[in-house]
Amino acid sequence: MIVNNVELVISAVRPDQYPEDGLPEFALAGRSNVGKSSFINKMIGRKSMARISSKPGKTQTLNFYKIEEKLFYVDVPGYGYAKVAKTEREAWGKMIERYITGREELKAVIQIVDLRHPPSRDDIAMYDFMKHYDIPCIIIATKADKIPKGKWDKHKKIVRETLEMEKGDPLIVFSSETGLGKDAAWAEIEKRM
Ligand SMILES: Nc1nc2c(ncn2[C@@H]2O[C@H](COP(=O)(O)OP(=O)(O)OP(=O)(O)O)[C@@H](O)[C@H]2O)c(=O)[nH]1
Ligand SMILES: [Mg+2]
Repeated sequence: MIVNNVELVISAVRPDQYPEDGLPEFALAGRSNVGKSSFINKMIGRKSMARISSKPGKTQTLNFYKIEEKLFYVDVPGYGYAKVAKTEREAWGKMIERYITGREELKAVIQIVDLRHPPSRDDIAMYDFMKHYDIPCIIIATKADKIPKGKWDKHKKIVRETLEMEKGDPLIVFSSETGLGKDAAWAEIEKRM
């Protein structure tokens, strides 16, 4: 998709704040600092539309980015950031769970993992959670630019096996630095709109 128009419509914390356009939505899930916001920026061809930081925990609300009046990317706070207070973490958990399990417009969750490392326990829990609620998912293994190309297949296999991914679920090797995987990711998204 060629993207010219992007608008941050709302940073929501409650369902009554979600947009009412009825457009298909694609939510990003993944460990804090894994590259969710960078993924959105690369997909829409903007450098810093979705906020990125060297500090984990930057994204704290559900940020709805409207793309071309056709779909929303929903940037979601990352999980597994230890330095966040327990009460705050629970509030995030509830906010995310309520959105993911109760949102009709949600067409798929885009789960981002780090290609360099085996998925964490939190990554596995997230994937299992989506399977439990029958939410379609697209797995993106990002930061591919940080390991040699010759190792991609091996790392891909580790991701598939560690998550015990269902055969039909796509796994796309990606880099927000180089744009690798961008077309493949758009193809999977457009299929589900
Ligand atoms: N080399 C490389 N760096 C990346 C890539 N994707 C993200 N990064 C870097 O990883 C860091 C975190 O990226 P973010 O996109 O802010 O991560 P996030 O998942 O949105 O983080 P939270 O909002 O805190 O949950 C930043 O320093 C990015 O520049 C990638 O594909 N390659
Ligand atoms: Mg972010």
